[in-house]
Amino acid sequence: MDYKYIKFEKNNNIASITLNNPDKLNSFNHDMALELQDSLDIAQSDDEIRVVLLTGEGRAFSAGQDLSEAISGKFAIDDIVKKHYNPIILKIRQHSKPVVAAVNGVAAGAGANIALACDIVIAKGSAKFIQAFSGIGLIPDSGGTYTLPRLVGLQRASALMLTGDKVSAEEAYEMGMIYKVYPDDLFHDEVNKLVEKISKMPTKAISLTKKLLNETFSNDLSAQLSLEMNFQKEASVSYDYNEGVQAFLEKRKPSFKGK
Ligand code: T3D
Repeated sequence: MDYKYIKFEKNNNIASITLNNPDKLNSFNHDMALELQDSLDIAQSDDEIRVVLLTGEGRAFSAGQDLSEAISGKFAIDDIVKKHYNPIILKIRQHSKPVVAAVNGVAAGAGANIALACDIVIAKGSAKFIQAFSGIGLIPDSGGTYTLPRLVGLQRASALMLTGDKVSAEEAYEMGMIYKVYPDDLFHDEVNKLVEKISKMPTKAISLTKKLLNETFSNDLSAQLSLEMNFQKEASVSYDYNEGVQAFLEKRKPSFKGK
């Protein structure tokens, strides 16, 4: 598929997906939403890819739905949610590779909630997170009402969603919404360091860990313990488990293959 609004690159086991509609702050139109879905599928089916990086071109991560398209009447609003955003969120959460959001600038509306659905969210110091929906008379979608309360607690999620207040990257970090924030001039290097590190990790175990975390808020303790037991068994027959233990015993760095 030839992409118009996404840049997709594959380098050294890393798939980099860049939202690329900078004049409109990478807001999502129909084509961009489908292109993002397609690129996530490609990263899923390519065994060489061991981590996915999602970021934005220019000064924004994404300003959410392209509002000019939304009011054009071309697409019904429930179709936009059902066919654009819901599949994106499910593809990120069900992806067997870790998905890292590198929030390079403002992330608003669906743009914020797509970032927050990722496994690790890191942000540039100047980035901002905005639950912009209430500002235009909509409800938070793209899994926001599921994800945000689990990240920051019900009270903060309520306040952010009802007011639509802007949250700086530093505030987002302090309230546990994101993993780390870096000064603007260090951001690019830190993003690369992180994804390179993850691309060399035992991908099978990472994938099983992600599945466990997906279940943690719906399972009770015994169900989660039982899932851990099953997945540990699965991890223990991987090449990388054997390599990890051998490397430890031989006092050398492991060389994981993601198998
Ligand atoms: O169908 C549905 O709507 C259902 C789906 C909903 C999901 C959602 O995401 S709803 C939430 C939609 N997003 C927003 O409400 C955010 C709108 N944008 C803003 O509030 C501001 O742009 C920002 C706070 C994100 C950034 O402000 P600022 O001052 O840095 O930039 P700006 O000047 O507002 O924007 C720069 C350009 O991008 C500007 O175009 P221009 O004037 O230079 O030609 C602006 O119109 C355009 N732009 C920004 N956001 C959007 C957009 N164009 C279309 N849609 C956008 N969301």
